[in-house]
Order: sequence, then C-alpha cells, then structure tokens
Amino acid sequence: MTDFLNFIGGQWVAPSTGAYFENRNPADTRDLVGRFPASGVDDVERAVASAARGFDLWKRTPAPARGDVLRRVGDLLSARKEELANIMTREMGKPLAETRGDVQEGIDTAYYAATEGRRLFGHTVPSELRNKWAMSYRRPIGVAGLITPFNFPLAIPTWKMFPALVCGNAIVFKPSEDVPHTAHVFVEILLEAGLPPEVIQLVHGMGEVVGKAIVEHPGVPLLSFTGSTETGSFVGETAGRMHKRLSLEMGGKNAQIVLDDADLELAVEGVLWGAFGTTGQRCTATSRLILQEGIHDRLVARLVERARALRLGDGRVAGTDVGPLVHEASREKVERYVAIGLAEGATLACGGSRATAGDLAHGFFFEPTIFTGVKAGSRLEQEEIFGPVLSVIKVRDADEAFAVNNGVKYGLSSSVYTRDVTVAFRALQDLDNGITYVNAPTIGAEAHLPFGGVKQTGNGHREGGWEVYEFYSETKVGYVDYSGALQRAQIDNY
Ligand code: UN1
Repeated sequence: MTDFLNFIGGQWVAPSTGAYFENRNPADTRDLVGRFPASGVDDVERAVASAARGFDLWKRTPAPARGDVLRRVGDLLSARKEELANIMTREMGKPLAETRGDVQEGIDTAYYAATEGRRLFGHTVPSELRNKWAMSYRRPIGVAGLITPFNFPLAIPTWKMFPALVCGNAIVFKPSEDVPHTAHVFVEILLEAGLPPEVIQLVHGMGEVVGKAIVEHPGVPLLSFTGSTETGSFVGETAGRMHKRLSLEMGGKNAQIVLDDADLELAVEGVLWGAFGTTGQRCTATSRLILQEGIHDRLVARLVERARALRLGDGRVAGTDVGPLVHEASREKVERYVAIGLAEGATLACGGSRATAGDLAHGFFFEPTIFTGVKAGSRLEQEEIFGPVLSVIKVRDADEAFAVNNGVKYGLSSSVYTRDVTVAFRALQDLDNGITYVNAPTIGAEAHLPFGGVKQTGNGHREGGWEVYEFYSETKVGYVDYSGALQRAQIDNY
C-alpha cells in the first residue's frame, strides 16, 4: 500500500504530523485507494513560504511562456484522459462517461488558458492632456489558495488553477479529502509540463485544519473556494476581515421548468440527466422539477418509469447509469431529507431508500428518488440536498413557474422547456440565476463561458471564460507625461 505525499518546496514530502487518512472507493469500501497526508498548520506554513518564492520567479515569466506550460498540460491531460477518468471514478464514484467529460473540461480549460497568455488585454485610452499617455494593464497578485470539492475532481481545480497561473500567481492547492488521488496525478502532470516546482504546492488534509490555515494565512491574498454555503460563510468572513480577494461558488437548488407546449420526451431525458447525473452531487444538479398542470401527470408517469430503470453500480462497469454517493454522511443527509419530505406531506413517487442488493451493499448507494406534490416554500423544496432527490412542484402557468424558480436563496442554474420563443426569452430575462438553459438541463456549462450564480450561490465572481482572468489579476494604470512641463489634470485643461 502506497502512502501518498504532499508537494511542498519543490519536493514530494511527508506531512509534518506523520498522520494519514484513508481514501476508499465509495462504490466498494473494501477497495482502499491509498493513504494520504492529514497535514497540519506547519505544512501550510512551509507551502506558503515556498509559493512566495515560486511567485517571485513566475511573475517575471512572460505570460505567453506561462501559457505554453498550460498547452503542454493540456497535451498531457489528453494523453492520460482514460487513466485519469478511471482514477476519478474509483475514488468518487461517478460513471466513466462523466469522469471522461470532467477530464475533457480540464483539457478545454488548459487550451483556453494557453492562448489567453497572449491576450491579457489592458486598455490604452487618450489622456485629457496633451503629450501624455494613459493605459491600464494587468499584474499578478501573489499566492492563491485554492480549495476544491470532490464532485469535479479535475475540472474545478483546473478552472481555478489555470487562469491563476496564466495571470502569474503561485498556488497552494487543497483538494477535497475525497479525491486526493486525482489531485496527486494532476500535480505530477503540471510538473512534467514544466511548471517551476515552487509555483505549485499540494497540501492534502482536512478542511477544518488545512483549508482553514490557508484561508487565515496572511501570505495568501487571493482565495477561491467551491463548496458548501456554510463553509463559504466562514471563508467569506475571514477574507472580509483580512481584506483578501475571494471567489466563492456554493450551493444551488436548481429547477427545470416544463411548460405545457414542451417536447415531453426531451424534457424527461433532460431531467433524468440533470437530477441523477453525478448522483445529484453537482452544484448545478436539477433538484426541483416545476411542471405546468396540463402535462404534470403524463410527465411524472413517464419520468418515474424511466427513473426506476436507471442502473446503479460501480461507475467503471459498462451500463452503469448512477454511481454511489461519495460517503456515508452524504447518504445519511439524503435519508434525513426523505424523512423531511414525508413529514411535510410530499408523496414519494419512487426511490426513497438505500440500495443494498448484491454488490451494492459495499457502497454508498441510494435509489433515484422523486417526490411529487411538493409545496413551494417547504424545506424539501428550499434546501440543498446534494443527492439523487428530485422534488416535483405543480404550477398553473409560466408566471407561477418563474416565481417558484426565484423563490429560493440560491441562484446557480435554471432550465425551461418550451417551444414558445417569447416565453424562452422571458425566462432568460426574468429567472434569477447565473445560467439559464432553454430546452436543455440545468447542467452542461462549457469551459469558455462564465460560470457562477447569483444570491447565496456566489459572491459576484465567475469562473471560466474571459471574466475569471480579471479575478486572478489586478488592474494597474500607468500614465506617462512627455510634455516636459507640470500638467495638472482637471485644472490646467479647463
Ligand atoms: C458543478 O456543478 O459543481 O455545468 C460544476 C456542469 C459542469 C460543471 C458543474 N460542466 O454541469
């Protein structure tokens, strides 16, 4: 059995604590992936000091050359796509088709970042004074602390890391303790691609120890966190108090709306993928299905039939539709919400229990679960579950559907199925989400567009696309006066 190491100070090193945690396959807990460092505050200290040295070197490397490293990262990820997908499925459970997509999202992000090194635009604008030059340009910030979740073990770290690197920052990376093996291979790839060693630090361990130490470290002025809204509040408070720049991606309670005129078969396909893909463990998962009354019964009948036919199992086995939950605590949370739904008077249309037949007994499986008759405003309808539980809400018309969609504290993604172009555009205008899909499910964001949500899903920043490069760099303005005289702005010209 291999004990994995941290990567700090340009070397693979054991944790100062001497302690390790086990990482097991959630589809079969008899399968031990490895033991990973349960690092301590000292490890974070050394990582930040090393990253500060890495930053000194990297910020002087021309941005196009930084981009070249990421192009090689993209090539290596492409070459190792299948191997990485298998590692990811083994440690977090989602089926191979999904983990291949996860790697591909990292590849797309790498190639986008590679060319962005030649495109970190500033502006040159006319000065109000004669013989004076005025321009803005972008500078790196420093050491970025990146804290990432388990559900996209590769894609989400790449969303944060690649733009941070192209902009010239150095990294302290704390991956979820559920997916440390993916993080290990990812860092090997970065090094093989030629990233100077001290530019990247990998510190494994628990959020309450390692994550907290990174967030609170004065040498880390830049933070990006994806995870629960609860932890995000702690990160946000600390960042506010310490005046750090912070990007947050947190909870969701995303809805798919299906109106009476929709293509119902398409809508059923969409909600199956949106609700039960990644076992519902996505920030973008469809956890509410808002149905107009005219199609409600027909759509529910078809959906329940299809949900019952989904095959649960090891994501590495061909034919598996839905993998396990990531760990027992997640399964217990799902069970608590099933009990809450029943107590609130919702009707269990399918699922609702652990799936334990045969080999499933060794993993954290849970049946795809659908509640109908869910009331807007109930806890089942309002709170994020992060599991395979879908709540169906019946509405009279599009207006009521939009109000229900907007009646939660989160605002990541939404979806509307309709053939009416006016309703589609009203949805794009009126739904309070960072992303709205028309005739497509709530999941499926592409790497080159801004990703993020409104209200308590985020804090106003976006990942992906062009906007994230602004988050990871600081605007500076330069004025050059070549008049040879003192020219006072706002005074000598008026
Ligand atoms: C997440 O849900 O945590 O849009 C990220 C999607 C993916 C990314 C989701 N491309 O579903």
